[in-house]
Amino acid sequence: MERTYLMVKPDGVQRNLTGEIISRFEKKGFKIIGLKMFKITRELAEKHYGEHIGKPFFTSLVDYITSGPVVGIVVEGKNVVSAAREMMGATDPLKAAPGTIRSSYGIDIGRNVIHGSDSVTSSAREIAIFFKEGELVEYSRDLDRWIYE
Ligand code: D4T
Repeated sequence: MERTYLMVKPDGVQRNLTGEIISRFEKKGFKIIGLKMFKITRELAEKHYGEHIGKPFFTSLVDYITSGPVVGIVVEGKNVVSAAREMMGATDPLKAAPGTIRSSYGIDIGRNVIHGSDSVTSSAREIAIFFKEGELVEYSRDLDRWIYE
């Protein structure tokens, strides 16, 4: 089973979309094993978005992601990294496929509501940035036999 790091960004929290977004992953059948609300410091934001340092949108990206509380979610399931990216849709909400989270709830690329790791390697790195070991919860679910064959 893979794990991925999802995050309702400050616009998603302010717009009361947190429950809606979590609900999509729950209803899909993925298992939430970590969940918390917090504010990202500039230091953490620069670490998380390190690959974008120097790009024209970097400063506004850090301003935005540190502008209010976020909700970090660690989700576990079969192929969850790519499945979650599919559920989120393209980075630019106006280019995201209909029905995806970003298409349903966003318009501007700099207000795209949710983050999700883009690979298994990134997910491990991001989970380690935002969650401490003891904050992830391992448990079994009876309903897994109705989700996985
Ligand atoms: P994140 O990392 O936030 O889930 O987004 P993506 O993985 O889908 O996209 P990304 O890393 O390429 O971009 C990170 C973040 O920067 C914002 N952004 C991006 C922006 O404001 N302007 C831009 O031109 C680009 C490419 C949106 C997401």
